[in-house]
Amino acid sequence: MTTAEIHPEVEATAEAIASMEIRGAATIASAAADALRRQASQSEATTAEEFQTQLRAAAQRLHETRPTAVSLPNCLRYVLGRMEGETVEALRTSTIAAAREFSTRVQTAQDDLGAVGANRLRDGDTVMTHCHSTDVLSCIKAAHERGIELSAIVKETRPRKQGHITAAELRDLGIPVTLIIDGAAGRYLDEVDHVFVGADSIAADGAVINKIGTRSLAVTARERDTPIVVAAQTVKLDPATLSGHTVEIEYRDESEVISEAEREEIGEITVRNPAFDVTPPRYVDAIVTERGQFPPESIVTLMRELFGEQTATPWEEE
Ligand code: RI2
Repeated sequence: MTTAEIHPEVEATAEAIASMEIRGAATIASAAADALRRQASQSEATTAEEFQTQLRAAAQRLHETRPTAVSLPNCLRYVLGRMEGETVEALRTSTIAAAREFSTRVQTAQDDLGAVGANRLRDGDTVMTHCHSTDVLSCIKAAHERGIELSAIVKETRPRKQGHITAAELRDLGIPVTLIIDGAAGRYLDEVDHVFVGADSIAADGAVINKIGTRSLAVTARERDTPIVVAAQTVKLDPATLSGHTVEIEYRDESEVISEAEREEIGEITVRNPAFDVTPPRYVDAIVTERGQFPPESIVTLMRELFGEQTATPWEEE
């Protein structure tokens, strides 16, 4: 680990990502780009080498926060890969420009995929959601803005109940919301026209890594012939999976699942808290991106086109 100076705002962003105050794959990536921009603009490095070392250290600090959402390493790769120049000022200018460009791309991609996802929705449709995904919300919002009348069945999403964020945002749009516990999803799927979920990472075989509970929802929805749509901008595609790497699933603290008092009451047990699961491509009907809609099996073509075999880790020390 380098001892290079990390800007306090990079440290604050890293802590906020780790504690999930900043969360959601797209939001995490934009926050990381903003943090790198701040590191670049306020760096007091006197040599080009010192500046690069600082930026790499900042990226490494951001990278170690959460392991699953690939949007984070994709952001770091994008910005550090465009850090160019022989002088501090040249490096600063190119890094700031790349960070700004990345954030704009994420925002534009989200708007564009929203327009694609909205094409699937018809007047009177009911959508079921899991967790909280800004890419999913973008699809629903775009349809709503076209005057399409929708209603939503929102899964609570244990353990952190992020379904509550979705419920509040849909309600603010004026969409009727029914909140259910996760275990009730099967009971309500017959009333649902589409299941919309987000993604933290998408593997080369089209498998979708998303909030824990996505897989069982997809399996049950397939059994009922209810289409499962994944809304995910291309920054969620994981190029490392092209060369056989697997996506690491984050395990979070047991305190999200059980209180200390409850734990003591029960006695000696093991508690496990995986934050994500893997939904195989056979349960996914479509992946909606800013480049259009893809069957999961063909996402590998888009991945190759956009990323090649690029799996560089420029935040690691040379
Ligand atoms: P957007 C979230 O993970 C959820 O799993 C959600 O589906 C995914 O990120 C994508 O979110 P977490 O950070 O990028 O809440 O669509 O653990 O906002």
